[in-house]
Amino acid sequence: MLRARLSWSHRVRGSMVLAACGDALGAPFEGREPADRAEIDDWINQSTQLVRFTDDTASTLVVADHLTRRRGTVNEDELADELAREWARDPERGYGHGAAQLYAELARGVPWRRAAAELFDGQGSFGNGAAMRVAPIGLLPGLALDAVAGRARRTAAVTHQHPQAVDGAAAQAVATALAALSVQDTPLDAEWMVATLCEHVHTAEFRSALRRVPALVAQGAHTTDVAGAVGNGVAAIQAVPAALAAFLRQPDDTPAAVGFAIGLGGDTDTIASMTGALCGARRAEKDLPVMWGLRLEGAARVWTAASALAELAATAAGTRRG
Ligand code: AR6
Ligand code: MG
Repeated sequence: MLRARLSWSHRVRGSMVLAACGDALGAPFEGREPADRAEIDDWINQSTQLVRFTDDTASTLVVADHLTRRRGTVNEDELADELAREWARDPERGYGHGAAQLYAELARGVPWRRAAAELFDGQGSFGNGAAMRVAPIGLLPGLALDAVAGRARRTAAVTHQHPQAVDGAAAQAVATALAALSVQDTPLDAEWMVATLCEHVHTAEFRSALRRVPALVAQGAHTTDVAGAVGNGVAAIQAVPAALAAFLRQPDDTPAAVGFAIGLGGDTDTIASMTGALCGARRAEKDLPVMWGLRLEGAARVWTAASALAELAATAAGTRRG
């Protein structure tokens, strides 16, 4: 059977829109124990209720607009300013405490390097807030994986200086690029994907967390097992492997993968958003359930930002086509 080839532009839009849907659909379950699948299936597949995106999507849109405007390059000073302005414009989106404190300091004129380094008694944040917004970097056309990881690290550092948070951003961006390079409906080798991600993370702790994923995928582990093995919390070292596991268990069934991610409990909006980003990068818009798009508050804004980023792919002498 001939498989339709997906253009890179379609993958960009699919990834960004599904990331936003995962965020908004996952948000009502945030902070809960691993939830009942029937309740989640009903919520994501039957309900027609509008859903509101959170800081994950707000921040991802900032990164996407930044990259579109700068044709794929990153300027940390400008990005810090843009993220802080987005927070100030609309602070009630569920930002983490550290993130809100940081943006308030940036708004007062404190340089991002100092403010980000001073968070959490000088450790920097290990939260998943840098990883949750990084998909647009993995979606840049024609970028080698080293460059994807490097740019992701630079965008992370403006808010998250803990090495595990920076690793989380590098891993999630490279995972998005690998998903966008993959061919839908053909097996995706979890061992290979994790080994590739491990080449782009710097801490032994993060590598070890990622290496738990392939066995969970091979076993078809349930939500409680995945949450027990890698965690489901706001730390990047938990949420990034959790999202990867949700994606790799069912990489060609987006509603099932996003539902699984929400079922993990804990930081459901962010884990489901990162899972949605991976699913959309692999399968493009065709896997977006119509009702998800209709239920998503601000869908037109997401679509506009995604389409502008996708234009980079359409105009680039893109070498990466899947
Ligand atoms: N030491 C102790 N606790 C920490 C540390 C640390 N070094 N770093 C982070 N935390 P934050 P984010 C804890 O505020 O990463 C939202 O729901 C601390 O409890 O930097 O941007 C988003 O949607 C802190 O409040 O925010 C994401 O899902 C929390 O981790 C999630 O929060 C988050 O770190 C992370 O967002
Ligand atoms: Mg979140």
